[in-house]
Amino acid sequence: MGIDLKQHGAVAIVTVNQPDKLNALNTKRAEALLETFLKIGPDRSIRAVIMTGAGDRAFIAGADIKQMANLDRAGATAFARLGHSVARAIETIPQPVIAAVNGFALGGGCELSLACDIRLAATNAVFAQPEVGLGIPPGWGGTQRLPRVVGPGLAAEMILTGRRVKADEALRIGLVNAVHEPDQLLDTALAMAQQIAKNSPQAVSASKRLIGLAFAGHPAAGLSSEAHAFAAQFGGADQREGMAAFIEKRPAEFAG
Ligand code: DAK
Repeated sequence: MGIDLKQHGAVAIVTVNQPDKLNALNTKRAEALLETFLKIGPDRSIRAVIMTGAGDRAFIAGADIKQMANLDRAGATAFARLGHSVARAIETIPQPVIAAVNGFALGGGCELSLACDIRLAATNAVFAQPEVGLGIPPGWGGTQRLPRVVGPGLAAEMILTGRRVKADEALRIGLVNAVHEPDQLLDTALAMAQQIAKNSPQAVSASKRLIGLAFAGHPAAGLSSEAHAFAAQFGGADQREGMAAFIEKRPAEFAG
C-alpha cells in the first residue's frame, strides 16, 4: 500500500494505492509520490507516464484531512510545500503525464490532476476544490492552475463554492480531454501514452516545457523560448531521423 510504479514498455503507470482511504494523501504517501516522479524524470527508458488511483472509487480524495486537522502553522507550511513539490515534479519531468481520473479527484487530488499535462476521466469522475468548507483555501496549487485550465470565472466558482463537477461537466468546461467508461479508462490512457512514446523524446519534452511557458509571463517570452527550442532540435539525431523517415515513407525510430 502506498505508491505503485509499473512499467509497460516505455510507459510508466504510477498508482496511488490506498483505496480504503480513497487514496487520500498523507505526508508519507505524498513523499513517496514525489520520490516516484523524481525517479522517473531521469529514466530514459520511460517516455510517458500515467497517474491513477487504486480501486474503482477514487483518483485521490485529497490531502489527508485527519492528518491536516492537527497541523500547526509550521506543519501546514511544510505540507503545502510538499504538495507543491509533487505538482512541480509532475510538471517539470521531461515525460508527459496523463491523469487517468477514475473517481473522486477532490482538493489536493484535483490539484495534482491539474499539474498533469492531460486529464482523461472515467464516467464516475468527480472533481472539486472543497477546501473552503474545511476552513482553508486550496493549498496544492489549485488557485493558480485551475484558472489556467477552465478560466478564472469557472475556477472562482469551483473554489469559492466547493461544488462538485461530474465528468460530463468536466468535459464541457475543458477540465478533462475525454470521458470513458471506467473499464476502458486505463487502456485508453495507455494507448495515448504509447502514441506519445513513439515520438521524439526530445521534441516531446521540449513541447511539454513550452506549453508550460504559454501561461508564464508575457506570451512574447514564451514565443522566444519556442523559437530557441525549435531551432535547437535542428541538426540533432531526432530531427534528422523524424524528417528522413517522412521523406523515406517509413516509421521513425527515435533513439532519444
Ligand atoms: N482525508 C482522510 N481520509 C479520507 C479522505 C480525506 N481527504 N477522503 C476519504 N477518506 C477516508 C474516510 O475517512 C474513510 O475512512 P474510514 O472512516 O473508513 O477510516 C474512507 O476514506 C472512505 O471514505 P467515506 O467512508 O467517507 O466514503 P463515502 O463514500 O461515504 O464518501 C467522499 C466519499 C469522498 C465523499 C468522502 O470521503 C469525503 O468527503 N472525503 C473528503 C474529501 C475532501 O474534502 N477532500 C479534500 C481534502 S482538503 C494546504 C495543504 C493542502 C491542502 C490545502 C491547504 N495548506 C497547508 C495551506 C489540500 C486540501 C485538501 O485536499
